Amino acid sequence: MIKIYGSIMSSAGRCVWMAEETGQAWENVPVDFQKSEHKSEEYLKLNPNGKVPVMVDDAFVLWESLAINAYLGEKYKPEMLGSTLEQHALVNQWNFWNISNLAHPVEVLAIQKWRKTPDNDQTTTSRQSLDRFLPILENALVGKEYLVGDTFTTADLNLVSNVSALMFIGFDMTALPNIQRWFGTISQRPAFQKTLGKR
Ligand SMILES: N[C@@H](CCC(=O)N[C@@H](CS)C(=O)NCC(=O)O)C(=O)O
Repeated sequence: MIKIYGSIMSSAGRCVWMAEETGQAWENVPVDFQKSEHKSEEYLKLNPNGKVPVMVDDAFVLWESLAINAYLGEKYKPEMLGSTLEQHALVNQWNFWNISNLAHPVEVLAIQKWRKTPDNDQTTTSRQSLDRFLPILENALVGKEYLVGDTFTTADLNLVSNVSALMFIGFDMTALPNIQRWFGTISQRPAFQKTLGKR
């Protein structure tokens, strides 16, 4: 049984979605931030960073959401990693690009959105990063249903999870029609609807 610790509102959401895509049985284990469960001695044994997600697959423990999704893909759904060496490399390229350039500003914006007194400097810096990097994704999607090849890969899933968070906080996507179209198609997937789509 695959266990994913952390709310689907957090980075854990993309791993819960990926677990559902594999067709395997999975469980989403809540981690209550209000009670600092992610800093408890027991939790830190699973993820010493004190962050979500962490995955436990039988006895195997793994943290970092994109590493978890790569593992789940390799073990249960290899076609989601690209079907040639080059496609595999491109999937990696987009996943590394995502974690280097997109995931952090998206997370910061989402946190600031719900704060009573948002940090305007952090919001501005995150928006500047997104203004710089989202057009690169927008251009890569011109005339394409999926980012790499003709099939759905973890590059799509991991990036759509961030775009989904942006949509959720009402980020203005009007200048990004290809991203909107791509998101519109992928968010119809049953596994998305059953997980992130329930937010
Ligand atoms: N790069 C990590 C980021 C994990 C992360 O920052 N998780 C946030 C929630 S989205 C968290 O647990 N924050 C609590 C904390 O930093 O104390 C991943 O993708 O798994």
